[in-house]
Amino acid sequence: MKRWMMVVMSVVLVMAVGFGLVAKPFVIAFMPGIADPFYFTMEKGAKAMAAQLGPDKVQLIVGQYPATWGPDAQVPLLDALMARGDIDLLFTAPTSTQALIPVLKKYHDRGIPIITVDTYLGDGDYTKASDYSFPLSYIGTDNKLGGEVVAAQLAVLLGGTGKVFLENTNPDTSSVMDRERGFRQGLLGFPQMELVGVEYCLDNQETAQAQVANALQLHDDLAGVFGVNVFSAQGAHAAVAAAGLSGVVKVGTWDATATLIEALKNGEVDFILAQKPGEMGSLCVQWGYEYLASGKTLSVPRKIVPGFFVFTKDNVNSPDSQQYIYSK
Ligand code: T6T
Repeated sequence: MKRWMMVVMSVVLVMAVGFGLVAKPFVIAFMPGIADPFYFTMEKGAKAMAAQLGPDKVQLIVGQYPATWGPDAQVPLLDALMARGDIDLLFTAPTSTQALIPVLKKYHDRGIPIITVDTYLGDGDYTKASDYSFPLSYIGTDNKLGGEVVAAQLAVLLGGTGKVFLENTNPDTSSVMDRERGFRQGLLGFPQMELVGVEYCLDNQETAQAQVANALQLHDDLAGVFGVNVFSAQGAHAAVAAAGLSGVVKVGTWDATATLIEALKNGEVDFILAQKPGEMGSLCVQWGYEYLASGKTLSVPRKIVPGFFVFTKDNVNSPDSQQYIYSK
């Protein structure tokens, strides 16, 4: 096409959008919690839904991935994203229940609706009046239920008895703290099982590995470990394997990365709870779009909970299970 024709067409398109003759796509932005396979998979799901809706309906913007977990890394990136000035709706995983309230409130006060995905603000109850109930919805796993399931699964593997250790990440993060609450709750049903320690690795796999290695030294009769997310689970797996205790110390993990799936296949991990990050991303774009398209009148459920899937050695190779493995 000749250059002058392209210029004319661009001018016509800009004028058509300006005069409201052609609908401008809604700009939906995504800010992940950290660069990891869980959020990469979420991005994939979000992109698939944006493509399904069509480029005339949704333009998906993905913010820069924080390199570490927490407000220090995430808040400046959220500020930079807002500075674009063209965002119609944001979905994000707040990396702190409290410290993310001010920056997300700034979005809200500028008329940009928020969906929190995977993690929530405050206690996550957006139906009651509070300084953190402004998000439209929380879309994410029932982490407490998942923690209970992990406790029960470990109990089955251990015949309901033995010492267990919990490798967690951040005490200020809703998702992993709910997993811990659920795990503690679940253990109450097995009085012969004892939680002998909890550590927080701050989303650093090497720290997790060192903490679990230390727990193995402190308790030479340790029977099981639960690693609550990618970094703590991969660190726990590495520590147990390096100690030559695979199979002896049961390893229950969370988040279906390729590394953990491989470890499950070769007997170094005993089970994996897989979330559905792709579905979360897809739901955020879908509800976000519907809400914007309704002129912000649609009543969005304040909590939307995709389920989860538990990988064991018996189902890890089945064709149907493969959809739950996270992208790299
Ligand atoms: O487990 C996920 C996510 O659900 C959690 O909130 C933070 O950690 C992960 O991203 C895995 O690293």
